[in-house]
Order: sequence, then C-alpha cells, then structure tokens
Amino acid sequence: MKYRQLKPFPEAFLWSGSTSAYQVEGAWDEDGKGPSVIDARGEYPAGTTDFKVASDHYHRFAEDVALFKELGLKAYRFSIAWTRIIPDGDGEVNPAGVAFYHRPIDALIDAGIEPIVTMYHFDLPEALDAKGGWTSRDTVDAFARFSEVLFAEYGSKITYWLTINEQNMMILYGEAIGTVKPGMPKSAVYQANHHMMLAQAKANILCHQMVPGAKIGPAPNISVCYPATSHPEDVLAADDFNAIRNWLYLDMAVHGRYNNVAWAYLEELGAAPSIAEGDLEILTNAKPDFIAFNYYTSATVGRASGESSDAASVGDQQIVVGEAGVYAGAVNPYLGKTEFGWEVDPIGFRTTFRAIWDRYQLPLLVTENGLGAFEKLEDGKVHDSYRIDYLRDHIEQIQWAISDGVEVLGYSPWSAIDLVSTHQGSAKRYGFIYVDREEFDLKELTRYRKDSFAWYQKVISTNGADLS
Ligand code: BGP
Repeated sequence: MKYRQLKPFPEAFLWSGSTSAYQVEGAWDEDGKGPSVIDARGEYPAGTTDFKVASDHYHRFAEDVALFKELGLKAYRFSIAWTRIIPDGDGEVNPAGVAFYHRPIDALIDAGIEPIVTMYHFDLPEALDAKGGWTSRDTVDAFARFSEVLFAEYGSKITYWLTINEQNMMILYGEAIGTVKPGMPKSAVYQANHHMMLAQAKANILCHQMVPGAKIGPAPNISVCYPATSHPEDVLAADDFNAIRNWLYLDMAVHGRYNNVAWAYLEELGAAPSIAEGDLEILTNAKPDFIAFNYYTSATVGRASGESSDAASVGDQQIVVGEAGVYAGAVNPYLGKTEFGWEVDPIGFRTTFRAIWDRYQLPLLVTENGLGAFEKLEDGKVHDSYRIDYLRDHIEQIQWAISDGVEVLGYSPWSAIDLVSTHQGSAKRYGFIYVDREEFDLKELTRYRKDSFAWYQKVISTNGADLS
C-alpha cells in the first residue's frame, strides 16, 4: 500500500551507527584481554587478514567519537568484548578491561551520544569454548555472571542493552562465522542454541532487577522469507524457513516458548534439545522491552526435492543454504545484488518490520543494515554514492513502516566506521568513515570522511526529512 502522506520520524528517533568489538577495536591481547573464538579462528578466507589490529579503535576511540559527534549520531551501538571483562570467561574479572569501556562510554555521553551496548557479538571466550562452549550449561552461568558485572559496572550509564547479536546466524551459519566447530552434529548445535536462549533470558531478568529504567532486547538477524513461486509447496517451504530462521528465536525471546513448526523440525532432525526442569520458567520470565534486529536482505526459498543437492555449499549469513528435504535456497529474479552476492531488497525491509510488529507488538530497533563494497581512497575522498543509494532506499522504507503503524525506535546502520568484515577481511568496507589500511599493510589507519558521511549528517540533522 502507498500513502500520499508519510508520517515523519519520531522526534526521539535514534539515528545511530553500529560496530562490534572484535571487528573494530584491535588490541586483541592488550591490558589482560583473553583470546576469543574469533582470535582463535584458524582459517580465514584466502587473502584476508585477522582481527588483531582491526581499525585500532581501542587506541583511537576519542578521535572516532569526535567524528561520530560531527556526524551527528544520536546513538552508537557497539559491543563489549567478554574477554576484556573476564579473560577466561568465568574466572577473575579484569580491572583494566572494565576500566577501558568506561572511557569510550564516557566520551559518548559527553558528546551527547546514547550508547547502545551489545553484550555478546560472536566472540565467546576461547577458554569457555575449550570446555564445550555453548553446548555446556556452565556457559549459561558464565554469561549470567558476565552480564551481572556489566550491569553493576555500566548500568548507571547505559539504557539500551542488546543481549546476543545474531544468535540465529551463529546457529545456522556458525561454521562460516567461526562460532560452531566444523562437523558439530545438529543436536549439539541446537542444545547450544537452547543454552544461549537461557543465557539471554537470565541476563534479561538480571537487567530488570539490577538496573531500574534499563531496556533490554534480543538482536537476531530477521529477514522475511519469500516463496520462490506461488506453488503451495513453495509457500509452505517459505513458512518453514521463516519458522526455522526467524520465529524460533523471537518466539522464545518474547514469549519464552519454542515455535511449534521449528520444534517439529528439530524433532524430525533428532536435534530437539533437552530442557531441564526450571528452564521454561526462566524463559517465560524474561520480558524484552524492545526487539532489535539486523536486516541486510530478504531470503527466498522453494520446496525441497528431498535430494541432498538441495543443500548448497556453505554460503554466508545472507546467502540461503538449503536443507535437504526441508527447503531449497532460491535466487529472487526481481532483486539486484551487491558486489558480494547479497541481494538488495528495501521493500523486504518494510515487510520485515510489519511481520515482526504484527507478531510481537514491541518497539523495533534496527541494529544493522548496510552495504559492503570494495573501496579506494582517491585524493582523501571516497565517492560512495552506491552506499547512499542503498541507505536512502532502506531509510525510506522505515518511514513507510512507521506510516504503517510500526513503532520504530532507531536505525543503526552497519557500520559507523570501516572495520574488518566477518567474512571478507578489510577489503569489504561498510563505514561512513574510511580507515586507511589494506589487508596486510596497516599504513597509518588515518580516518577520512566518505561522501556518505556528509549525506548521513544531513539526514540526521533534518530528522530524516531530507534524504536527497
Ligand atoms: C552481521 C554481523 C556483523 C557484520 C555484518 C556484515 O552478520 O553481525 O558482525 O559482520 O553481518 O557481514 P560481513 O562482515 O560478513 O560482510
């Protein structure tokens, strides 16, 4: 439906930008930080580097926050590395790590920027992984304790908390991300998933007990899934994939129960997790204040033929990998693609807003959305008109969603500043700010404003009224 009159963005709309600790900070072993599974990730895609220096934000946060202020950000979403706070995940708290995060948080607050904290963004402490990681129930308690430290330490400064970034992607594409060991059986993967859900629920409950006024929510990657055709079996396959990819995670986070279709799928797979006494009570007692979600593109699937060839080889988090007998990944012929093969679907963004709002009626916060591209600095400039187009097209759809009656708290595009991509190293850039480094040559790591910087600055200063 098109409206002649669009509703404006709310006055308090959080125009934001996003990063995560391991992708932006560097200083991977400084000041007592322990190794995470990402640091320990042995194999990187050919030609890419690791996250040891990243964008060196750890040492340059003051300069970066000054740039965010100039950009006009109302909020900034970043993650706290568990391994800085508790280097081995469940042992001693590291005072230097705790002290560190006070500095960027204070700098943000001084700059009038609302800090939005992700508590866990893919970087599980390696020491916990060595003890079974999320397949062990002990990791649930370790996360709950970590969350207590965060709430006690930063609760007076942080209003918006995100529990776990893209839990669904860690489960579905964990081997590619580096959070699931190659060959781990599905039963173990979904037991780990159950434990993450419990950990999230415990953190949610603790947050409400410890920090009056704080708001906390999950942050999965949610995209509507289209059927490849109107064939009823394709429609059913899309419905299945929506349940397995999206609603499994949000039904649990919001209502504390397993989605019935997803549960039936897990039983069929022999991967239904064991649920201990008391788990369901914890899960239902957790009440998120909002739903955060990451959106890059929609997904399209068709019916599975039942052959193993339905399962494409490992893709990444935005390229659907089919599953034999369940659904087959399909290409949407109506959508263009980025240089990295991700389809671009702004209207799917609006449809996704509607779908989440319809199901849960909780305010929505977009915590990632953006365009990865190869970029070159020329005379100190990056002319990223393609990024401006991508972001404009998506911001327009937020306004359509708002006009549909969806409550939207804010928009945090990926990424505030260039950082190391999860899959393709430093060559794949997303930021408004260019960081001058190559894959293997760190150069000076000097910051430059891209064309999209001035554009987003104008968008924010007009509260979304001028997207030109
Ligand atoms: C999301 C992750 C981010 C980021 C982004 C872009 O799944 O939450 O950490 O990496 O995707 O992905 P990539 O870096 O692979 O292009």
